[in-house]
Amino acid sequence: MKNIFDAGFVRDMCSTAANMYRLGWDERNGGNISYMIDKEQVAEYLDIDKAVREIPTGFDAKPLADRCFIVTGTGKYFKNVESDPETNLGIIRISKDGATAKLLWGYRDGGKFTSEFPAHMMSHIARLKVDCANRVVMHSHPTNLLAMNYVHPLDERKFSHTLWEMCTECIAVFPEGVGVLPWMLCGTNEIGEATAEKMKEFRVVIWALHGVYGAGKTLDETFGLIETVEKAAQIFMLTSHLPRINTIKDEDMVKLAELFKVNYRKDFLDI
Ligand code: 2HA
Ligand code: ZN
Repeated sequence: MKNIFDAGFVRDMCSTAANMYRLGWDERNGGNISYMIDKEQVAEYLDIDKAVREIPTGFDAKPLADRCFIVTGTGKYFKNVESDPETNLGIIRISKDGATAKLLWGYRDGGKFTSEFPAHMMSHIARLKVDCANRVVMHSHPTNLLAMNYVHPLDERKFSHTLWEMCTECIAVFPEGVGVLPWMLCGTNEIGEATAEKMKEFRVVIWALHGVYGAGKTLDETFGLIETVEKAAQIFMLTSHLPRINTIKDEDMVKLAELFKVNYRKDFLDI
């Protein structure tokens, strides 16, 4: 059996959490990541039939039966993931009936997965129906995006359009725009269900006055998606109190979307 600390999926979770912390997106225990890993890949490092303990999922996770995930722990700080992955991360395998998760490794101090587990797993279920290559769901509190929530209408069309205007390549990176949920109580099945509903249409979902959810095929791709949205929000926050004398026009965004051959939300443009 190979050493789990050398596994690419553990190393990549460590570097992603470290980068998110470095950028100020994940203060204290803010943020969480879940990353689906092939059973066969996990089996190179761990006995996938041997559970350290079982943890109730708290909802019907049957559509993910037998799937393995590496997930950040509840109450854990992104700041500490890289120096102690075995305490701050866990590798789980969802049981056949979806009611429990077998802990295969991690949460060494007796902990469990993030309180946002329902939102993560429900988002995985929704995204896998749209794109069978989806593997990652990521939540964080990027500073400028959160600031923008306080001064910009929380309307999907308007919010997406403003973000697209802020950096030339935004429309190519998230051509479907961003979904926006109203403020809701976090850590509940209800916010999980609402997030998953939005994930049918968007890979980026804003939790108003809280943070953002992103989904993608790899940790890098999902990180890059949130990074691009956050950069656009930063440009907005740096300029929104100043007179705007130049802007990227809707017809320019169309040219860009056509160049990148992306299927963009035409109804989010004034064309
Ligand atoms: O787990 O970010 O939304 C910490 C959070 C909750
Ligand atoms: Zn949060």
